Amino acid sequence: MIAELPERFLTALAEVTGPEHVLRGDAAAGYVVDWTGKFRGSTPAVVRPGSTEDVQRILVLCAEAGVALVPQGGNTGLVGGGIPRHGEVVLSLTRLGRLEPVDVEASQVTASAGVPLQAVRAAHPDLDFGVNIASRDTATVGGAVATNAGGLRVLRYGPMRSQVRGIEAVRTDGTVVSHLTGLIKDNTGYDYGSLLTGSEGTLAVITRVRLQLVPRLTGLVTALAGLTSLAELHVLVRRALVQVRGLVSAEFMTAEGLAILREHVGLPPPLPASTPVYVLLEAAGPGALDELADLIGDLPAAVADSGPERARLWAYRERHPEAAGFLGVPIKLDVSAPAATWVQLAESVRGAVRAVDPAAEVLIYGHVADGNIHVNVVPGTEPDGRHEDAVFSLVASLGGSISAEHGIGALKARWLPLNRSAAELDLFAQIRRAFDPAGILNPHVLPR
Ligand code: 2HG
Ligand code: ZN
Repeated sequence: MIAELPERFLTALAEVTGPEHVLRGDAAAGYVVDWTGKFRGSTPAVVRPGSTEDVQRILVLCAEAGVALVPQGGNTGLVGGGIPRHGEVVLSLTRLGRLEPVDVEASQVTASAGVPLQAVRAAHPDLDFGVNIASRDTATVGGAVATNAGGLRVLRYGPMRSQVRGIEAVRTDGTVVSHLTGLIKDNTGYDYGSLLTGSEGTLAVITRVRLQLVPRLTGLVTALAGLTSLAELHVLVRRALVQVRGLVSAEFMTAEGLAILREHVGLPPPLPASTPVYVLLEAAGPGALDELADLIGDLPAAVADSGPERARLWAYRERHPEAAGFLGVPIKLDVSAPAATWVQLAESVRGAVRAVDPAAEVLIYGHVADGNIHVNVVPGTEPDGRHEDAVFSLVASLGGSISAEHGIGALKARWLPLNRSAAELDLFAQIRRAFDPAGILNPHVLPR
């Protein structure tokens, strides 16, 4: 449903950004649907600010008029958190594209919200960015901070929250809060940058971020090995965490997902014979090759130490999110479990879904070392919440999280009490009111 906005309100928006940055109708189409096609919305206008000051003026206009907004970065999220599902105005931040010069002494850089993650990774020849996700060319700094993105190197560097050294954001009353000094030791009050990280666009609009960079790794070696079971995978990765000192990534996928991906995108088999489970390990440094070889022993494996060969192995994992989409519109669930129950979750999640929908297709893959499993479900029956119920109840019973890295968004709010107490949810609501008393920021994401 598109709420009618008065012409004078749209004119006021256009006076802030210039009329070419207020998009309507067909021009707005790409901003109202996510890439899986699961989340679709509608908007009276997409407004594209070009500066922090533009954001201030837009928020004041919206707060005064009581117009709800959905902040949006690269629109690569998977839980509908950036989609105007209730006719909100879309605040697209991709024009905030300034990447400031790297502060080499501090190994830090300040980036505006719309800078793609890949640009941060490429900002300096000797420095890299700790967060690497497959959507890095499109995903933006602001969106990745707002969702506390995780990705492929969390075991080494932590998620987005661990990289944030300072933040600038605009509140809905138009005030700018900014603390971008980047000091590692700085106990001068509340760390609101950490609070905004993972806040899913509900507290304030992030406009600039001070990010920690890390030494660029050299001598990277990637290995893809075949395994007989998820239990064997878990044991191998626990050993890798201890024995492979330069370990950077430990990812997994299964034969089912790989077969669908290969059939549709034409990738050759990674190993001469198919195995039920695959692990992809990456390590850096002088001992990487020997340590990986010791770990893998005589398992069937492919090993690569050059850029193109490593990219060839990574394609099996990085393209995995596409696989379920070839079967239908997937429900993408993103869960984690403690190490002690991880195997139980991985082994039983398909059965839990099939118990409520015998015709459902279920693909699992993800980041083993962090306990994070991506459960992609292509329903065989009308999606009515039963698939989420089945997976999330299982996860909660095993002490896990219903959102490991993608956030709560529009998809999971009703299941949040499985993980969070009434006292916590009440605190969330009070924090939200303190930041956004007008209640206009992403009102349908996270419980109010
Ligand atoms: C990944 O790890 C992403 O590939 C996407 O978090 C997962 O599409 C998904 O379910
Ligand atoms: Zn992931």
